Amino acid sequence: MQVFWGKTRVFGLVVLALSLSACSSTHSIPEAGIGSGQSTGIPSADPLVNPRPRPQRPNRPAVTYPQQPVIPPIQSGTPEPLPPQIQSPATSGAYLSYPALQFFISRMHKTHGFDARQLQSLFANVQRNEDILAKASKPAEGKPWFQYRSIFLTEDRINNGVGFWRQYASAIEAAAQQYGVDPAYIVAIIGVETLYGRNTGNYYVLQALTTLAFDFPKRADFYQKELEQYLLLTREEQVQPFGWQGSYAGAMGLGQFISSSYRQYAQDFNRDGQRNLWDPEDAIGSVANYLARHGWQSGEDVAVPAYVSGQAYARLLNEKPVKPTLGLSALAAEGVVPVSHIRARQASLILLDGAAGSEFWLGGNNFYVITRYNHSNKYALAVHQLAQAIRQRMGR
Ligand SMILES: [Ca+2]
Repeated sequence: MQVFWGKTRVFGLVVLALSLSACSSTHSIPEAGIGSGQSTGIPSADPLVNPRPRPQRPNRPAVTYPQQPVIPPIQSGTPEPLPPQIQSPATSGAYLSYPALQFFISRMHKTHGFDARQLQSLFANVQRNEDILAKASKPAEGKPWFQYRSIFLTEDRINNGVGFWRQYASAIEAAAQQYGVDPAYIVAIIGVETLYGRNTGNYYVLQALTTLAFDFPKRADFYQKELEQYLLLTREEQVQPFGWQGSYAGAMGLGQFISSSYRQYAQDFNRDGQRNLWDPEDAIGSVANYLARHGWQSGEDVAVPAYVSGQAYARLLNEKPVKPTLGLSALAAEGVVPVSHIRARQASLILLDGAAGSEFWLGGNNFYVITRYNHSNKYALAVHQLAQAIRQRMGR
């Protein structure tokens, strides 16, 4: 069995200490200042707090922790306490009382060899966050296109995209070349996701994923899988489970990778020995890798506006992004033609609600690839338009 986050016995004592302190907690974990590392009250020599040291990059987020009681010293021969038996209703946010969490812990133990008592201890310290639930219920993708677009197509985001591109030009050009993707789209994705690293999120990823996995029934399956991936990821990367912060949905770093994507697509692009998506160079390489692995076609266009005529086009429309299957001549037969030439073997028709009414677009394979990043036509078109605006301002 693999040992995870230090010694089992230390965690057993944390359970005891935390169960004593649980009454005083609020819904949200107090957010220690990033980089402070001062307020945990835990002796710094404790292996629980300081895992195997790793080289620090300046942009890697400092490990922060929720307020925890001081862990009492271990007495040799002390029996390990049993997990706390909390008898509260299963909607209280006291996650240890949730049958679904207990099933999850059991599965993590059986499938991945996690120590069930360590996980009991860990989740005793996770509290539901109402803010996360409120945000998950109202994603930006629910807005009409003309409102959604105005969030991302701003002077600030275009200008900062130019600045980011210039600052990290060598990494961006290297990633574009190595992975065969358009550099403007690497920049634009990072711009849409986090404003080039300014907004990488300050929710504990563990808290976000736990809250959504067990208190957001609509997408519980998805978030339970991501929580599983997060525990695997932090074990692999030798990071404490409370060590990383991200979006309300548990997305991390400049490119806002969810845990499964982090495990599968993140790259140590600057080869400093760690995959650190808060490091712009690693994020750039990782976004490029993600696009390439999802089938980016070098030299093809992403999208162009389209004209439609007749009624046949209506049957080509889809609510969700679909992989393009029709060539330009087949589209023309349905009354759909691009406003200007589009370099793409196939394209799909997209209808969005613009400021001046319906907007029709043809999206090629690369448009679809961008929707693999976020399953939304609005998202992909915002990335496309931001990429074009930044490129134009770069004079390229
Ligand atoms: Ca790295």
